[in-house]
Amino acid sequence: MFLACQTAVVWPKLRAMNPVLVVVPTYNEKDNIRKIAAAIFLACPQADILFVDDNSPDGTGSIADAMAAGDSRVNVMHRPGKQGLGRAYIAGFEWALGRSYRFVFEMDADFSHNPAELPNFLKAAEDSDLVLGSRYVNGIRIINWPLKRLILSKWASLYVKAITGMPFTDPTSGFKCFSRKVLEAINLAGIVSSGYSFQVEMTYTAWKLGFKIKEIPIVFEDRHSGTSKMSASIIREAVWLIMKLPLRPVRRLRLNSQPPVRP
Ligand SMILES: Nc1nc2c(ncn2[C@@H]2O[C@H](COP(=O)(O)OP(=O)(O)OP(=O)(O)O)[C@@H](O)[C@H]2O)c(=O)[nH]1
Ligand SMILES: [Mg+2]
Repeated sequence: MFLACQTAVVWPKLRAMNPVLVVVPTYNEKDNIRKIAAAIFLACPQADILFVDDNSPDGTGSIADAMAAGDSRVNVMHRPGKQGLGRAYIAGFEWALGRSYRFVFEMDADFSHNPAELPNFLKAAEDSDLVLGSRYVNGIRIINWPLKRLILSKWASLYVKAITGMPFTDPTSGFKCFSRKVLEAINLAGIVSSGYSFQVEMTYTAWKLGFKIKEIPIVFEDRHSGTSKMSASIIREAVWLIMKLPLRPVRRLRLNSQPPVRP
């Protein structure tokens, strides 16, 4: 942004508020973690990063600690064991809300999400509450995925749209930027997903609460190194959870029964 990625001279107040946090959940990402932090800071030097590590057996958490010791923009949350990406993000969001961040990103550590695109999100966030990175707006932009992964992803998008009615081209995308007010409004304790359905659950909740959501195009790439955590149980969880989402009363989505954002 413009807003947040540029110098303190232009936006002294926002700079002082340290407006941007990139939450990156990690599990066995030892070969990616240093590189992803460097790429984030290259794109957005004023951002902070929060790594949420679930006690990765490959030592990712220790590497993150070493980085945090040398750079005050790097923060690390350690959790005792693998509890799924959704749980890691919820913990990260709660951490962010305890601080002054205005924009909170979700981003993978494996370079599937290109940090160079962070400023595009921040620009879009100037007039939207939630910005979704879409692989499918105006075509398909995915590099190096096996055909079966692409088919699964496209099928999942159609399934989500059919069940929930959401109009987005890529409702399962995990590269997104929340404005603080969205995270403040959502009943985070009511978000139940562990795995990929988390992405749908959060976007659906923001959409039902009436927030302004914008999709921007992103290029998605298969992970640079390490192994995929996709599993049959993650897919099962997503199928069931998405089927039940429309049954969830809106009052359960909102924290503290605040009045609706939009009548
Ligand atoms: N803390 C934490 N992070 C996780 C967990 N599962 C996945 N992640 C991280 O979440 C991010 C997104 O994970 P995925 O993209 O699912 O993992 P993946 O294994 O790359 O799967 P695909 O890209 O879909 O093949 C990566 O940075 C992972 O390291 C988890 O249980 N706990
Ligand atoms: Mg990945």
